[in-house]
Amino acid sequence: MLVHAACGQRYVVRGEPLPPGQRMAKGWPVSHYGPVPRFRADRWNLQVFGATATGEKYSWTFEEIMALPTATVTADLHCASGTTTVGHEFFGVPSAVLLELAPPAPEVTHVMAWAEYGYSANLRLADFTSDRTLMATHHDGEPLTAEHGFPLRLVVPHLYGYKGPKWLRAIEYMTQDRRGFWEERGYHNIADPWTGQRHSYQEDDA
Ligand SMILES: Nc1nc2c(c(=O)[nH]1)N[C@H]1C(S)=C(S)[C@@H](COP(=O)(O)O)O[C@H]1N2
Ligand SMILES: [Mo]
Repeated sequence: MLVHAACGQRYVVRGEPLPPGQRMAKGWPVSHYGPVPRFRADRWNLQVFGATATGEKYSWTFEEIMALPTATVTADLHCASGTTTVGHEFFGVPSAVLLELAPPAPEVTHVMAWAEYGYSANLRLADFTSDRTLMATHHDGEPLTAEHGFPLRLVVPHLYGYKGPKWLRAIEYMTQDRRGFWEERGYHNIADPWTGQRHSYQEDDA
């Protein structure tokens, strides 16, 4: 395991152990619930709503998203069902850019990341504002494929995969926590792979 000096992010190093209970997958498997949505640029937007500082709601077209400042983040993906893939190079808009354009109210403690078809994942504000959290448009130098989340996918490298919605459509600022799609269905509310936070029943251990 390699610990990034600046941010504390933990990476898998070749030949070293994966997070507990994980095995390396071949290639980059596709894993999600439900169908792959079709992208229609004229109908697509990314919204920020909920407890914004000004009370207003924000919306960007895909063209506007593509014009925002960008960064590259190298990430490992750990699916809570036990497969890991490593060394993904995601490129896109850092969460910090969104937070600057759409500032949250001071009372905000959590966010809900919303995707097509109502998929959602709740995150503590600090997990969303982590300097590794990115809304990715590209992977390894190519636009994301439809199966992996085109046009926009949230990447939260330090948490299990279910905390990173593919086909991201909105960020909701929340003043208290509320469980997302998998979190309501028995998955862990925090989802740290390195301590194996897979199931909601483990939340009592903390
Ligand atoms: N919209 C949406 N995003 C999702 C999911 C989903 O079901 N719907 N599954 C999550 C889970 S559990 C994992 S492990 C990763 C898998 O990403 P991949 O298919 O690119 O490997 O997507 C995450 N994002
Ligand atoms: Mo997963």
